[in-house]
Amino acid sequence: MNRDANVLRRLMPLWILATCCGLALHSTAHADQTPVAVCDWAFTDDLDITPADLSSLLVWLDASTIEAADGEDVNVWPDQSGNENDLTAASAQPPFLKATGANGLPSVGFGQELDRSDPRFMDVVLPEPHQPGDGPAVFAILTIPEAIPNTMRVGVVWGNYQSSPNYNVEVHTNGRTRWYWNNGQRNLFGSADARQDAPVLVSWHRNAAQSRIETYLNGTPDIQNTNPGTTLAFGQSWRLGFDFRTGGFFVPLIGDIAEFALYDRALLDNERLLIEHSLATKYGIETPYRRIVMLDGSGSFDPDGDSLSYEWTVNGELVGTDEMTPALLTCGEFEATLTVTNEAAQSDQCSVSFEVTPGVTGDLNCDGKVGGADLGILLSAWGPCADPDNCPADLTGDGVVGGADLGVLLSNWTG
Ligand SMILES: [Ca+2]
Ligand SMILES: [Ca+2]
Ligand SMILES: [Ca+2]
Repeated sequence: MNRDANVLRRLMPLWILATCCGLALHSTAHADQTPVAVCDWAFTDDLDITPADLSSLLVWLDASTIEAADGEDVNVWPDQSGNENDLTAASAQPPFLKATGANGLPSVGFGQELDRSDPRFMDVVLPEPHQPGDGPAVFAILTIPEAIPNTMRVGVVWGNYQSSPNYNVEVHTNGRTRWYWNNGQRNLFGSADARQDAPVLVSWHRNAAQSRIETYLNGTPDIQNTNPGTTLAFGQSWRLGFDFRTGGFFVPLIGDIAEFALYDRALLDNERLLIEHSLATKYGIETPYRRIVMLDGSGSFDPDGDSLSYEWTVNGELVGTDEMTPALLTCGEFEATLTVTNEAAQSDQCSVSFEVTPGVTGDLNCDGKVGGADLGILLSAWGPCADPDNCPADLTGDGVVGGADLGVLLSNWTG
């Protein structure tokens, strides 16, 4: 055997190996299959969500986690966000626990005198500068005395006023929500009155990407502004129930705080609604009625078992990025679209259309109750249905709005 034949014989297995593996790799690439999106949905009344279920939670305070008896000083309010941003009472003016201050649940009493003669507050030094990005989003359960004079600011809920830049979220004169940002670059006031002698849910939202600053009182829009101001990082020292001014016109909060949550980002509208729903349900606060639709992408799969990410939109608006995403929707017609994407950035979409209807028979205006407004709608539709297929007041489905429908409505009356 000459030398060339010898070399060829030695190289032959390598050639076969390379050919074989090249083919194998080639056929593996062909076998890699794209994901399959599968959409489903259902109404649910069961929504178990807390502020910690959303990302970028920086501080979460819940008075029920405080270790103090009724009337005792609150020296530490433990942070539930997982970031160990506990608040401490740094002065001789600690707030105190009210064991049943918020519709039977605990709250923390800050200033109790209408003339602001007993300021109380708590401090936290965050481990890093507070960087709200496009946000922040702030939620608070407050109880504010109705008797506070119109001309008196109710007080600062959260702020770092003496720093620069600074911002605070506040309830101002006439019980109006206030948004103060970047040394007054944005200084906005709502019009609703938070002085209700009962727990109210106040939330403040900045969404720089969408050019929005908003506040909500019990889930109802209050401040609605389109100039978000400059996106900034702030300092590390923050105060709850006061601002940081050491002299001049102090603005300690008059009232109680039962719960507080701060996010370092802008929330989606649906995310805001989920947290509002959670807090309002917990404290027995009435917010605008919405039904919970569970968008279910759990039937989606990748044939090769690649892990998937999920993105749900409803009528084109992003509502969440979980396999199971709850959406809070008013009555109407909707199309939900799911996009699933695998690690190789291959994706698939599915859509499902559905109609959100009142959860209670006889609730013709979709506010979650059966009452006078619904009776008015029924009476104004009295008689044969013009279009029996679209005749909501015909509760019996016989093509006529009459005594039988009235009977159904009255039997479901909630007032
Ligand atoms: Ca695949
Ligand atoms: Ca109704
Ligand atoms: Ca009927």
